[in-house]
Amino acid sequence: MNSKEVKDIICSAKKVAIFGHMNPDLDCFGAMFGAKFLCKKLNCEAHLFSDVRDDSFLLKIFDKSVIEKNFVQDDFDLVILVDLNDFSRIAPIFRDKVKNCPNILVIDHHGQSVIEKGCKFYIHSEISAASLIFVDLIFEFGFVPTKQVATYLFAGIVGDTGRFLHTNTDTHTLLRAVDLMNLGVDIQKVYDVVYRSKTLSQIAVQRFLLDNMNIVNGNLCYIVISNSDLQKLKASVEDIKLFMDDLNQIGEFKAVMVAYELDEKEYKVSCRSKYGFSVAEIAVKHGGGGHKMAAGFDLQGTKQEVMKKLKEICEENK
Ligand SMILES: [Mn+2]
Repeated sequence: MNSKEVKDIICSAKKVAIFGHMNPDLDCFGAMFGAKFLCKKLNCEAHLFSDVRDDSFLLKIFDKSVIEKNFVQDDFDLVILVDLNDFSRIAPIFRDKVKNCPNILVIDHHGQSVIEKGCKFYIHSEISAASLIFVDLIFEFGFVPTKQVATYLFAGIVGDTGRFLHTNTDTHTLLRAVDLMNLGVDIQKVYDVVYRSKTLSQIAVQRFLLDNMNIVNGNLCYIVISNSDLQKLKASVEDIKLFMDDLNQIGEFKAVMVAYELDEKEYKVSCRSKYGFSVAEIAVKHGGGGHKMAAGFDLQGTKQEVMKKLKEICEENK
């Protein structure tokens, strides 16, 4: 599908529901708010739905008042999914209702692993952030983001490139960052929220991660955090994600895998890598997906069982 078709689909809708992935991050929200702006400019009413926690740091950047949690399908004639391309990444509170919608447009930058029947796809896996896809669409259609929307889109790009650190940072990303900066993005506000506001309890999570590293062959690291560990630390999944990139800064490791318990005996494994080592292949092999240097998959079992499985995965890939 090309950008013209994206425009036609949005223009022919009256009321759009926009969703990102569960446990939203900066890029997810940047893309959702970018999608809302684009819809509005194309004369279409758009609503944002997310299961974001009320205490999420995202709400220090993004306008909380427009996020809805109660989705009634009948009201909408188009659903747009951003920063995800398979239904399993939709929050459980929305998933079944979204699946039943007849008109779904997916706009994403993840390599497509699942083709959901009946959906229309606009996928650009070479683009560093889903938010950047929306920057491109907004400019291509002749619109100019407001300062606030520019800040949202910029924050999304900062999130998925690790403030222009990760290998997905290319000239296109940097040039678009300049375009957004020229619209008055408050870069220090974004950086204050994202990089300069860790709490002492989040630092306790970091300490837990460092104290619980398991190292295989000197170059692969895995860490497992159960729900009860999280409760003892008074921490959320979001707190763990804050430190994934820090763990990946450790020079000895070509990959780091952190498993955290989302539901009883249901673990999500987040992976980061460097030096050209691909975690995408490991993730896909275990039913997940993602990018070469940042991917994820699910594992089931007790903490001990998940520890054992991750050890085996590391042994196979050392
Ligand atoms: Mn993304």
